[in-house]
Amino acid sequence: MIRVHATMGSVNGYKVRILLSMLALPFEMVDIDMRGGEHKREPFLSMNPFGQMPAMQDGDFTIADSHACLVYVARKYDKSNRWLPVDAEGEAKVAEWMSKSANEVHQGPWMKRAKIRRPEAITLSDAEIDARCDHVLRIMDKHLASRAWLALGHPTIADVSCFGPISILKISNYDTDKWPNITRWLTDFRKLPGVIDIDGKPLSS
Ligand SMILES: N[C@@H](CCC(=O)N[C@@H](CS)C(=O)NCC(=O)O)C(=O)O
Repeated sequence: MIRVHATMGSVNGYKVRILLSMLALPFEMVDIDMRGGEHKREPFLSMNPFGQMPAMQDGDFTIADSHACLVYVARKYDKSNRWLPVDAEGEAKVAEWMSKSANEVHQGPWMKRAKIRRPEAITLSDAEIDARCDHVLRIMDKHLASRAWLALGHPTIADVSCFGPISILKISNYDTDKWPNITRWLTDFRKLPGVIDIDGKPLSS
């Protein structure tokens, strides 16, 4: 059984839960007491010495970092190779957007939610975070004006990764409705089979 070690509120953990759910893979959540600092102590540090969630175990194999987890799950369990293509161009396009997710999306949309959950840990002003969100979402909105999905002509783990933090912006007091192509992309992603919300409830019918 796959085990995902994270708090339910962890947006990076949410990305991994989305893909597992879309691939209909059974998994167990191991809830980490973030406020109690469980991710900064052993045994969590043995799974991720950076002390960040998520970490994942699949049998004897352990992997940390949401993007590494997404790559592992897609390569190991998606026999169609659609979520993570094997051709050089396709894989590189997915890596390009995974990288944007790990940096620009993390520094803006992810930070928006993090400041609400842990205001003591985030020193950036709301205005600075909103400006960062505007910056990355303006570029993504333009990118999505001429294509349905971020990296390729079909959804990939790049969409999964960016969907996590961007899909919950509205409940974090940032209105994504002002970006029409992002709004359409979010709507289309929510319709994909197996998609769940951050609480684990199914979104698609
Ligand atoms: N690059 C990492 C970032 C992980 C990350 O920032 N996780 C957050 C939760 S969503 C965390 O563990 N924060 C607590 C901390 O850094 O102390 C990933 O994609 O997994």
